[in-house]
Amino acid sequence: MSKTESYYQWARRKGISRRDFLKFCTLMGAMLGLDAAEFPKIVQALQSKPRLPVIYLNLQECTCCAESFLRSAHPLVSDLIFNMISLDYMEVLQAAAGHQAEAVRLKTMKDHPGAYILVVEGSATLGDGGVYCTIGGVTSTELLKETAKGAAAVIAYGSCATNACIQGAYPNPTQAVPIRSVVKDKPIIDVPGCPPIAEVITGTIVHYLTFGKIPELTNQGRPKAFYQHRVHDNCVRRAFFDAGQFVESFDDAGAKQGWCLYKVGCKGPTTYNACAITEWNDGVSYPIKSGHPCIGCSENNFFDNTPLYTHLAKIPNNAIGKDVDKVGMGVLGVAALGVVAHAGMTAMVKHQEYQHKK
Ligand code: SF4
Ligand code: SF3
Ligand code: F3S
Repeated sequence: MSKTESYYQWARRKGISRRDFLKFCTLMGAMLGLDAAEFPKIVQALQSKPRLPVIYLNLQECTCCAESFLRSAHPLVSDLIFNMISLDYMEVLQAAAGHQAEAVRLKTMKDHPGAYILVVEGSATLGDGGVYCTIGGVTSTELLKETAKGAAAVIAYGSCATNACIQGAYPNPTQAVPIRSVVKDKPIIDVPGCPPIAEVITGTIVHYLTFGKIPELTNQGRPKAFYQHRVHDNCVRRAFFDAGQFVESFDDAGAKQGWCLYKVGCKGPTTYNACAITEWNDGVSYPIKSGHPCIGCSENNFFDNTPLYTHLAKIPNNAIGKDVDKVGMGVLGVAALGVVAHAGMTAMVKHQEYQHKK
């Protein structure tokens, strides 16, 4: 892609139809929670604006976030980063290596001062002078500081970058720290998740392209459109939670029927992320839908918070008005009578609620 070619021109050249391009713009607008009246601005920006230079650093990490991105099913979601935007430097994907690769990074920084976006995957390391992660002869922390200097904004992509993830778990031998502990004078957008959802980074960049500013953030510095709801709020198993139907072990009858995974450790009620809305792999599934409890991978220090398959938080169940730990086999037995019994019980609970509110 040439430096003056617009995203739309690039898409057309690659054989993407105008219809698909418009669908992508609409998808991004919807995901960003924009009013429909704003959608044409996205179309206008992607049709007319030249490329946005992006430098992608891989610090102390396992590359799961880039993998998530590469696997995103919508062609334009990953292409926006890997092709449409000029991804000038990414150690994992670039053909260049060694001094040649570093020269590309330095050239982008020199040619676009204050205008490029820096995406960082992985944590910085402070232990023993940062020697546990060195790239191109310097510590990853030095590389981060140097590259962030001329960036317009920094996207901390993935839980390693936002809260040090598994490397930062006790006893944190490398003294891994989040990006915002090292870069303090730039707008930082935290996109947590291990790995994070690909659409979040694409949406964030589309927003920046369209409006010239970063999207609205939560009080934890995350794009609000994607992190304002708990996984629990939109969960596919939520009706079972409300009805008091819980999986007690992974091989029980409830597990086979897709009941709520709260008792086997689901952290969905305390985890803010968009998994239940966007889902993964082009909306195929997400952990809970596939039978695994949410481990809270987008919450700070989730490895240290609780054992993964034990729930410690006491989440009240407003629908059945009980502590769910006290909802035992009695309720489960009733529910196991089948869908008809389930529907009846839910209706009864709703009726009781209604009576209570009157
Ligand atoms: Fe879904 Fe977990 Fe909430 Fe159950 S506890 S409804 S499985 S998010
Ligand atoms: Fe990190 Fe948790 Fe993989 Fe994505 S986010 S590199 S571990
Ligand atoms: Fe992570 Fe929970 Fe989503 S484990 S991927 S935040 S469902």
